Amino acid sequence: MKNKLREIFELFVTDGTFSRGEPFGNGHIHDTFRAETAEADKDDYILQRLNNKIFKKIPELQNNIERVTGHLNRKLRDIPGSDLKRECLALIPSKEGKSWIVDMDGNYWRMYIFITNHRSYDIVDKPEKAYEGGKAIGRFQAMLADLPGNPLFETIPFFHDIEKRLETFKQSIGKNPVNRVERATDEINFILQRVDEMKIILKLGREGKIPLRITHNDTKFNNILLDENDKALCVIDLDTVMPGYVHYDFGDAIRTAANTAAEDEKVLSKVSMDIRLFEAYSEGYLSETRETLNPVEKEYLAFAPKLITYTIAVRFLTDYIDGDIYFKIHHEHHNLQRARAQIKLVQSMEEQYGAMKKIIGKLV
Ligand code: ADP
Ligand code: GN1
Ligand code: MG
Repeated sequence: MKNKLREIFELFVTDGTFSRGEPFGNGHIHDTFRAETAEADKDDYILQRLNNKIFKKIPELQNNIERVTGHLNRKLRDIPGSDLKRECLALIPSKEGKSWIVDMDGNYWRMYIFITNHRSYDIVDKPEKAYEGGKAIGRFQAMLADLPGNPLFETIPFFHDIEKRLETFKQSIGKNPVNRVERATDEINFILQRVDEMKIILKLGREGKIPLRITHNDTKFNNILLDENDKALCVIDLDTVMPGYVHYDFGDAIRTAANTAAEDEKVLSKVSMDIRLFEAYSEGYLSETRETLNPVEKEYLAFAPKLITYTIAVRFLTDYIDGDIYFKIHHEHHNLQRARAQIKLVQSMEEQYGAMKKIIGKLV
């Protein structure tokens, strides 16, 4: 692998010399490596072998990321004291002048500057960190609101569309390709009992009551990097930045920022939503977006975490039934374990829904 990484590295326009490369991070989609350079004063890099089964049109995907990072970069340049290499992802051009390369095996790769001294959390332990995450996402949405040009390309159509996700889910149950349906009966029933209430955001969208905005769509907390003082630094993982409802970003962030346990926690009694973390994230998020969100968007923020946690449970469960073809797994029943933990989290949100609505009501 080291030689392979060196070969790929050398197809990009870099400052330093490749010294070593290691797998990096906990992403479920791409193969991510940290590439270190030999020179202490040169940047290190992130190299990613892109998942082109999931992202079928890499040039269009990369064009989105070029536009988004270009726009953020121009805005940051106008803010004195900005650290451009750390506050925004910096794509590295290939020697052919593109933002990706295709290797001899047909794999797509891209490269970013490695963001130094960042902290990335899978679990959040303090309200202060959740607050910073909320600020980062609110600010990200605000900065992209005036992105010029055509709407961004939809890199994964119907990504958070729960009606489509449920259709696919039911088809998978019908096919039962690897005979796992029986093992997941309780979880399947939990999902089916809540189908109707989950359609509300799509309905509000169709009725024109909430607008499509530019959203991130994958605001898992480890996609929000904090700095060495745990202050908001940079929002990463821009593959799904495209038109969406703000509820998707808010919900996915709470799903991860306010969970007392890991996304795939096996011991379900450890999984719950910490209302203090919910409140802190909401405070940070609304400090940046209070002026722009419309009253209906605000009203449904408290509902969003249930919707997205439920949606991710549906996706993990579908992938389990399909035989693990989408998410990277680390053991045989991993996707089922993930789905169970997400379902437990939905239950905890259901129990605290009244309190969540009160907090949002107070903060907006
Ligand atoms: P995936 O879609 O597989 O989650 P990401 O783009 O989120 O891929 O990258 C995976 C992980 O790599 C991130 O969670 C983060 O830890 C790390 N990472 C990605 N880009 C950078 C960067 N520019 N600097 C430092 N770390 C990064
Ligand atoms: C994936 O790429 P990553 O690991 O940050 C997934 C998200 C899920 C998440 C669940 C493109 O996120 O939608 O919420 O796993 N990304 C894609 O952990 O499907
Ligand atoms: Mg990620």
